[in-house]
Amino acid sequence: MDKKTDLENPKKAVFRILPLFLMTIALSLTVVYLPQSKTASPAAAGAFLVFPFKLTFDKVNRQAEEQRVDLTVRNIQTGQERKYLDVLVLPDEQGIFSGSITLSGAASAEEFEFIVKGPKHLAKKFLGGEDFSLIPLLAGDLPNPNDKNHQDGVADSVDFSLVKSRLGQIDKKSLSIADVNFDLIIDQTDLDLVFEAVTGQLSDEK
Ligand SMILES: [Ca+2]
Ligand SMILES: [Ca+2]
Repeated sequence: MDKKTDLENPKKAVFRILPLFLMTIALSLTVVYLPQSKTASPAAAGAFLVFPFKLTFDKVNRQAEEQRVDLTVRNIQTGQERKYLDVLVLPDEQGIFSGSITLSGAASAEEFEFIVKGPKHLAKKFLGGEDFSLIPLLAGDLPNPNDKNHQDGVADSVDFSLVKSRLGQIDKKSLSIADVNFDLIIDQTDLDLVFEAVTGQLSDEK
Protein backbone atom coordinates (compact mmCIF):
# COMPACT_ATOMS: atom_id res chain seq x y z
CA MET A 1 0.00 0.00 0.00
CA ASP A 2 2.84 2.38 0.87
CA LYS A 3 4.52 1.85 -2.46
CA LYS A 4 1.42 2.78 -4.26
CA THR A 5 1.16 5.88 -2.09
CA ASP A 6 4.78 6.82 -2.89
CA LEU A 7 4.22 6.42 -6.58
CA GLU A 8 1.29 8.63 -6.32
CA ASN A 9 3.26 11.16 -4.29
CA PRO A 10 6.83 11.51 -5.77
CA LYS A 11 7.85 14.24 -3.30
CA LYS A 12 7.19 11.99 -0.32
CA ALA A 13 9.17 9.17 -1.97
CA VAL A 14 12.26 11.38 -2.27
CA PHE A 15 12.16 12.13 1.44
CA ARG A 16 11.99 8.41 2.20
CA ILE A 17 14.86 7.45 -0.11
CA LEU A 18 17.23 10.35 0.71
CA PRO A 19 18.29 9.12 4.20
CA LEU A 20 18.91 5.65 2.78
CA PHE A 21 20.98 7.12 -0.02
CA LEU A 22 23.12 9.19 2.39
CA MET A 23 23.63 6.19 4.65
CA THR A 24 24.86 4.13 1.69
CA ILE A 25 27.45 6.82 0.83
CA ALA A 26 28.61 6.99 4.45
CA LEU A 27 29.03 3.19 4.58
CA SER A 28 30.99 3.18 1.31
CA LEU A 29 33.39 5.82 2.66
CA THR A 30 33.91 3.84 5.85
CA VAL A 31 34.86 0.77 3.85
CA VAL A 32 37.26 2.74 1.63
CA TYR A 33 39.08 4.29 4.60
CA LEU A 34 39.44 1.15 6.73
CA PRO A 35 43.16 0.61 7.46
CA GLN A 36 44.51 -1.71 4.78
CA SER A 37 47.06 -3.42 7.03
CA LYS A 38 44.34 -5.07 9.09
CA THR A 39 43.02 -6.91 6.09
CA ALA A 40 46.42 -7.93 4.63
CA SER A 41 47.09 -11.64 4.84
CA PRO A 42 50.24 -12.63 6.78
CA ALA A 43 53.35 -13.59 4.78
CA ALA A 44 54.31 -17.23 4.66
CA ALA A 45 56.20 -18.23 7.79
CA GLY A 46 59.94 -17.61 7.49
CA ALA A 47 59.74 -15.90 4.10
CA PHE A 48 60.61 -12.38 5.20
CA LEU A 49 61.71 -11.06 8.51
CA VAL A 50 62.04 -7.38 9.32
CA PHE A 51 65.13 -7.06 11.47
CA PRO A 52 65.39 -3.82 13.44
CA PHE A 53 68.77 -3.05 14.99
CA LYS A 54 70.48 -0.35 17.05
CA LEU A 55 74.10 0.68 17.00
CA THR A 56 76.48 3.24 18.47
CA PHE A 57 79.65 4.96 17.30
CA ASP A 58 82.64 5.54 19.57
CA LYS A 59 82.53 8.96 21.32
CA VAL A 60 79.13 9.83 19.85
CA ASN A 61 76.70 9.99 22.76
CA ARG A 62 74.42 12.86 21.79
CA GLN A 63 72.11 13.82 18.95
CA ALA A 64 74.00 13.73 15.65
CA GLU A 65 73.12 13.69 11.97
CA GLU A 66 71.65 10.55 10.42
CA GLN A 67 74.24 8.14 9.02
CA ARG A 68 74.47 5.28 6.55
CA VAL A 69 76.07 1.92 7.23
CA ASP A 70 76.80 -1.23 5.25
CA LEU A 71 75.81 -4.63 6.58
CA THR A 72 77.00 -8.03 5.49
CA VAL A 73 74.57 -10.68 6.68
CA ARG A 74 75.96 -14.21 6.77
CA ASN A 75 73.99 -17.37 7.38
CA ILE A 76 75.84 -19.20 10.14
CA GLN A 77 74.91 -22.67 8.81
CA THR A 78 75.47 -22.22 5.08
CA GLY A 79 77.97 -19.33 4.99
CA GLN A 80 75.80 -17.65 2.38
CA GLU A 81 76.12 -13.85 2.43
CA ARG A 82 74.01 -10.91 1.43
CA LYS A 83 75.11 -7.27 1.49
CA TYR A 84 72.94 -4.32 2.41
CA LEU A 85 74.57 -1.04 1.37
CA ASP A 86 73.93 2.50 2.62
CA VAL A 87 71.33 1.45 5.19
CA LEU A 88 69.92 4.56 6.87
CA VAL A 89 70.33 4.77 10.65
CA LEU A 90 68.62 7.50 12.66
CA PRO A 91 69.95 8.73 16.00
CA ASP A 92 68.13 9.49 19.22
CA GLU A 93 69.23 12.12 21.76
CA GLN A 94 71.77 9.74 23.33
CA GLY A 95 73.40 8.96 20.00
CA ILE A 96 71.89 5.48 19.70
CA PHE A 97 71.19 4.90 16.02
CA SER A 98 68.30 2.75 14.77
CA GLY A 99 67.81 1.08 11.42
CA SER A 100 66.23 -2.02 9.94
CA ILE A 101 66.69 -4.46 7.10
CA THR A 102 64.51 -7.24 5.71
CA LEU A 103 65.97 -10.72 5.89
CA SER A 104 64.64 -13.20 3.36
CA GLY A 105 64.21 -16.92 3.89
CA ALA A 106 64.65 -16.57 7.64
CA ALA A 107 62.68 -17.65 10.66
CA SER A 108 64.94 -15.93 13.18
CA ALA A 109 67.75 -13.35 13.14
CA GLU A 110 69.75 -15.77 15.28
CA GLU A 111 70.46 -17.78 12.11
CA PHE A 112 72.83 -15.01 11.02
CA GLU A 113 75.90 -13.02 11.92
CA PHE A 114 76.00 -9.36 10.97
CA ILE A 115 79.12 -7.45 9.97
CA VAL A 116 78.43 -3.74 10.34
CA LYS A 117 80.62 -1.14 8.64
CA GLY A 118 80.26 2.53 9.61
CA PRO A 119 80.94 5.43 7.23
CA LYS A 120 84.40 6.12 8.75
CA HIS A 121 84.64 3.03 10.87
CA LEU A 122 86.09 -0.43 11.05
CA ALA A 123 83.65 -3.27 10.51
CA LYS A 124 82.43 -5.06 13.63
CA LYS A 125 80.82 -8.50 13.74
CA PHE A 126 77.70 -9.16 15.81
CA LEU A 127 75.44 -12.16 16.28
CA GLY A 128 71.73 -11.90 15.46
CA GLY A 129 70.69 -12.27 19.11
CA GLU A 130 73.01 -9.48 20.31
CA ASP A 131 72.23 -5.83 20.99
CA PHE A 132 74.64 -4.20 18.52
CA SER A 133 74.53 -0.89 20.40
CA LEU A 134 76.42 -2.29 23.42
CA ILE A 135 79.75 -2.23 21.58
CA PRO A 136 80.40 1.01 19.66
CA LEU A 137 81.86 0.97 16.17
CA LEU A 138 85.42 2.30 16.22
CA ALA A 139 86.48 5.06 13.86
CA GLY A 140 89.62 4.72 11.77
CA ASP A 141 88.85 3.58 8.21
CA LEU A 142 87.98 6.72 6.31
CA PRO A 143 86.57 7.03 2.80
CA ASN A 144 89.60 7.94 0.70
CA PRO A 145 88.80 10.75 -1.77
CA ASN A 146 91.92 9.78 -3.76
CA ASP A 147 90.43 6.33 -4.28
CA LYS A 148 86.76 7.05 -5.14
CA ASN A 149 85.92 7.31 -1.41
CA HIS A 150 86.80 3.64 -0.95
CA GLN A 151 87.30 2.36 2.61
CA ASP A 152 90.11 -0.21 2.40
CA GLY A 153 89.28 -2.08 5.62
CA VAL A 154 92.35 -1.03 7.64
CA ALA A 155 93.27 1.92 9.84
CA ASP A 156 96.67 3.13 8.72
CA SER A 157 98.76 6.23 8.01
CA VAL A 158 96.58 7.12 5.01
CA ASP A 159 93.53 7.47 7.28
CA PHE A 160 95.57 9.52 9.75
CA SER A 161 96.72 11.91 6.99
CA LEU A 162 93.14 12.32 5.74
CA VAL A 163 92.18 13.73 9.14
CA LYS A 164 95.38 15.70 9.75
CA SER A 165 95.17 17.54 6.43
CA ARG A 166 91.59 18.63 7.23
CA LEU A 167 92.01 19.88 10.80
CA GLY A 168 89.79 22.90 11.44
CA GLN A 169 87.61 22.25 8.38
CA ILE A 170 83.83 22.43 8.65
CA ASP A 171 82.74 22.18 4.99
CA LYS A 172 80.41 19.34 4.09
CA LYS A 173 82.87 17.49 1.87
CA SER A 174 85.66 17.49 4.47
CA LEU A 175 83.21 16.49 7.22
CA SER A 176 81.98 13.55 5.14
CA ILE A 177 85.55 12.24 5.08
CA ALA A 178 87.12 13.04 8.42
CA ASP A 179 84.56 14.09 11.04
CA VAL A 180 84.55 10.72 12.75
CA ASN A 181 82.58 11.79 15.85
CA PHE A 182 79.88 13.63 13.87
CA ASP A 183 80.18 16.97 15.73
CA LEU A 184 80.52 18.98 12.50
CA ILE A 185 84.15 20.02 12.94
CA ILE A 186 87.36 18.19 12.24
CA ASP A 187 89.58 18.68 15.26
CA GLN A 188 91.99 17.00 17.66
CA THR A 189 89.28 14.60 18.89
CA ASP A 190 88.89 13.15 15.40
CA LEU A 191 92.66 12.94 15.03
CA ASP A 192 93.03 11.19 18.42
CA LEU A 193 90.35 8.62 17.60
CA VAL A 194 91.93 7.73 14.29
CA PHE A 195 95.41 7.75 15.86
CA GLU A 196 94.24 5.15 18.41
CA ALA A 197 92.95 2.90 15.65
CA VAL A 198 96.14 3.30 13.60
CA THR A 199 98.49 2.56 16.51
CA GLY A 200 96.27 -0.43 17.43
CA GLN A 201 96.62 -1.59 13.78
CA LEU A 202 92.88 -2.17 13.68
CA SER A 203 91.19 -3.67 10.65
CA ASP A 204 87.71 -4.84 9.61
CA GLU A 205 86.29 -7.88 11.41
CA LYS A 206 85.32 -10.49 8.86
CA1 LIG B 1 91.79 2.88 5.58
CA1 LIG C 1 84.65 15.95 14.80
